[in-house]
Amino acid sequence: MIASASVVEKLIPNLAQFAGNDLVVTSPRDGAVLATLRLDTAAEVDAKIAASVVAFRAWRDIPAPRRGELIRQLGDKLRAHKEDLAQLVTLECGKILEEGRGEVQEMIDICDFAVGLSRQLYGLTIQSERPNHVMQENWLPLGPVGIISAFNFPVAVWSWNSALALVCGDSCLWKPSEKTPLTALAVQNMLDEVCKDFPEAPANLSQVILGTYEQGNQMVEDARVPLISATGSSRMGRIVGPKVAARFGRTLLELGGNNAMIITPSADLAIAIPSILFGSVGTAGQRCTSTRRVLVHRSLFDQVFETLKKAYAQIGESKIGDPLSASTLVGPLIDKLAFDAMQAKLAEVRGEALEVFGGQRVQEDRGADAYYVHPALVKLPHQVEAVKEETFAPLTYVIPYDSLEEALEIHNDVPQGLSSAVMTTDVRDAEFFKRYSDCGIANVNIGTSGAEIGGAFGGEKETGGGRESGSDSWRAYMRRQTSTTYFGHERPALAQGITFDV
Ligand code: UN1
Repeated sequence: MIASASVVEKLIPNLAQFAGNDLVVTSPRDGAVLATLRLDTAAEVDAKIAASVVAFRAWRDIPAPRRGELIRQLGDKLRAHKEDLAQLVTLECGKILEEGRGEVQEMIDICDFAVGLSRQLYGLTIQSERPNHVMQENWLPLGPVGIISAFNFPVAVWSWNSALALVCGDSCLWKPSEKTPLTALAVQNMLDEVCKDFPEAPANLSQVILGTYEQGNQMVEDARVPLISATGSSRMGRIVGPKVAARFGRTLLELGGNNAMIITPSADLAIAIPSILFGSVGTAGQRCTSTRRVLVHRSLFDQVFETLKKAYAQIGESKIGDPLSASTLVGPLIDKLAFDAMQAKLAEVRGEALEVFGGQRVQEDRGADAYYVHPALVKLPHQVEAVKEETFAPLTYVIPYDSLEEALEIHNDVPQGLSSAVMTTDVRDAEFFKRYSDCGIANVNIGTSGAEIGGAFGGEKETGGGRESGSDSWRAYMRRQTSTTYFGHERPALAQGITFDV
């Protein structure tokens, strides 16, 4: 157990600098006030963007492997502070400590990835159709990157963006969720410390913008920020996307999910059930990759539902509670709004459900402003309209199907397209699923959540289309330049065989 104030003071010794009366930061654990902050004014946001442009102009000229060295040192700093930062993550967003540690590990992993990447920002050479010409592709730094992060992964998703953006030669502006600004200030302090002893790092290479919708919106509308990478709801993306497009900026959108797992007749249930549990109730259902729907072959429908019910009952007995306690599996919801949204959705589906298990607030009093719930399972006769909206809470629908073709129809019949999974021991079913799942992530015998950083992360449709983290996601943070060079002595030929003799 920690004294909450101590980890805040330890990681943000300069907290007084940010103190004010604009924003009360509370812990979802017990509603305790962690800090009261002052938000950036419009003039301050403007100045930070201007400073980010200046920082970019210096940073882009530092060799990429040196930029990678900065990220290597950030990774070391994170290693040294892993436990403290994990506790702060838990305190501020309510995820259990084990998952807080996982979140910091994810930051360390992407730092390692980015260090290697800093020597691998490869472009192509292309065969020219003309004699004595060479063509090549250059990848060049883009500019200040505006990062809008969500409360549920308050620091890992920032690191996916910033570790790559920084090795790519960009500067960063970070508008964290107003629900989790302290973890952002803590991480910013770590990066500042690394930069302090790194002569090539310009001032203001990475800055935090403290704010709500307003400050985020200012960054979104500012043409000096060529890329906005935003994580949050599809509703938010629907506002951000067109605004950035209107000024011909780029977006990298990581929005809502409605992730399903398909249980085929050949599924190994000893593998499937734990995967459903981690995906559905892990992080109290507050991951964009959380399992929202379990599509079960009719031959297993009742059996899977009953097995899940038993597991949920066990969780309900002793595993819901203080996220800092080692025996807890399900911590609190982020706030009352999340609790109300879950209750509203349960009320909406109840009439159509065959059975509803769980969903009620945990009675034991942990404070009026802490919202702990029993994860909910909803058994449906078929997929209903209410399911198509993402509810950011531990609320999972169990739905039957008869053929795999039908399962994929049901699977794809939602507006979102982030993550998906199939449980099967039949290779034909696995390949059919991968071919026809319309999601950015399609797993086999693995749950929908908990992706590694090495792959590109993101999804289709209302999930926004962006790809972050591994694979070649780095390209989003650079601009591509095609360059043709003529090295002959004669008058050069024109492409497409055109003659133009004067
Ligand atoms: C998110 O919920 O926004 O795949 C990100 C996962 C994590 C990242 C989730 N690695 O569940």
